[in-house]
Parts: sequence; C-alpha cells; structure tokens
Amino acid sequence: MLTKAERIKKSKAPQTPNGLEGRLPPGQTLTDRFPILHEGEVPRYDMNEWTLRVWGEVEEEVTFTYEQLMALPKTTITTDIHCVTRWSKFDTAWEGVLFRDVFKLLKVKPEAKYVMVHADNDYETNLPIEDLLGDDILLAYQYNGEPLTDKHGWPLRLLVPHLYFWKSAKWIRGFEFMKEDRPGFWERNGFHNYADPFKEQRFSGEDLGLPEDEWHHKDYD
Ligand SMILES: Nc1nc2c(c(=O)[nH]1)N[C@H]1C(S)=C(S)[C@@H](COP(=O)(O)O)O[C@H]1N2
Ligand SMILES: [Mo]
Repeated sequence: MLTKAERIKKSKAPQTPNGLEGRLPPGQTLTDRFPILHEGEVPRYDMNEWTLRVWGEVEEEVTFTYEQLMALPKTTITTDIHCVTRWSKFDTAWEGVLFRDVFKLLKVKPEAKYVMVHADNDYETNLPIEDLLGDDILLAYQYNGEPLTDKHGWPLRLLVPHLYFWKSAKWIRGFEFMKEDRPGFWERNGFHNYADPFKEQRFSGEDLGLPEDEWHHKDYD
C-alpha cells in the first residue's frame, strides 16, 4: 500500500509551461477546478456551540464565538494556491479576518514561536508564528463571494497561500501557541515541516505511516 507521500514521489513532475515560471511553482500543474481533499468526514456544526479556542503560551486563554469573529474587520484577498499533490490554482478570491487582526487581541507570551493549528476532525498543522502575521493570512469564511462550502472548510478555514495547501487547515477550531515546534498531521506522515512550494519542500525524507486508502476523500467542484 502506497502512502500519500510515496504516491506523490512516484508521480511524474510536469514541465512548467512557458511564461508561468516564477508564478507556477516547480512541479505543479494549473487547474481551473477546485479539488477537495481531506482526512475523515466533513464535520457538521451547531453554530451555537461552535468556538475557536486559543491556548498554550498565552497570558490568558481566549474562546471566540463565530459572532465575535464575524464582528472583526473583513479582508478580501486574491491569491494563488498550491497543493502538494501537484495542482495549483491562480487568482482564488477569499474573504475573512486576518490572522494578524486576531493576534492583536491575544496576549501571546514573547517566548512563543510556533502555532499548532487545530482543526476537525483531529487535523493539526504547525507553522512558525511569523508565517501567520503577513497581510495575506486569513481565517476565511468566504470563497468567490459566497460562504465557504462545507467541503472547503465552512464555517472557518485558514488560508496560508505561501505554503503548500495542507497548511491551510479547513474547519479550524483552535490555535495552540508553542515555544518549541511540533509536527502536525501530514508533517508526521512524510511531508515537509515547512512546505515552501517554490523550494519544492514536499517531503520530510522520513518513513511514512499512512496508507493511501486512509485519505481517499478526493472530489472536485
Ligand atoms: N481539517 C482539515 N483541513 C485540511 C485537510 C484535512 O484533512 N483536514 N487537508 C488539507 C489538504 S492536504 C489540502 S490539499 C487542503 C485542501 O483544501 P480544499 O479541499 O479546499 O481544496 O486542505 C487542507 N486542510
Ligand atoms: Mo493536500
């Protein structure tokens, strides 16, 4: 049984079409469709119960309701996205709250350097805090002018355009601030810890534990 990382390693790298160098990362193919990829089932929510929780290296834990997040300033972003399974999509349009605008409301301890993003169902992905403070890092609730669909992460997903798309966790539920880095789900399963698509940071080089049939929920819209 091939793991996801092993399968991608075996896939043939496409040639970058002329004129797209610099914008299309190496080994990627452009798509107009919007693939749907995730582990497990699409979660269902009672929005009266839904929260986004912040904990770890913070002076105070904070829990946001959806209403509180919706009341924060809105930001719209048009950006390219790149998935490690070799598709990229240009000019995707998102609306949400800048991570930075939420960060300002928190009392994160100075010794915190990393964030573990917690999402349903039992998904985690790790990033340096610095990578979340840019002006294109969103907690997104709209795509192309419409509310996110369930499959693309409604009610709230992270958008981190400069890293492979597995870092853009769907169905986010919490941020854990950490002094030391710790690998998330794909980062423990053969994928790169940082994941810069322009440097082709796809794999970790370690042994892989996850068979492909455990992530077969692949779909498009
Ligand atoms: N909660 C959660 N978020 C997730 C995943 C997941 O399995 N669970 N998969 C990641 C991966 S591997 C990819 S490529 C993108 C896909 O997002 P999309 O389905 O909107 O294209 O979601 C990321 N976010
Ligand atoms: Mo992915």
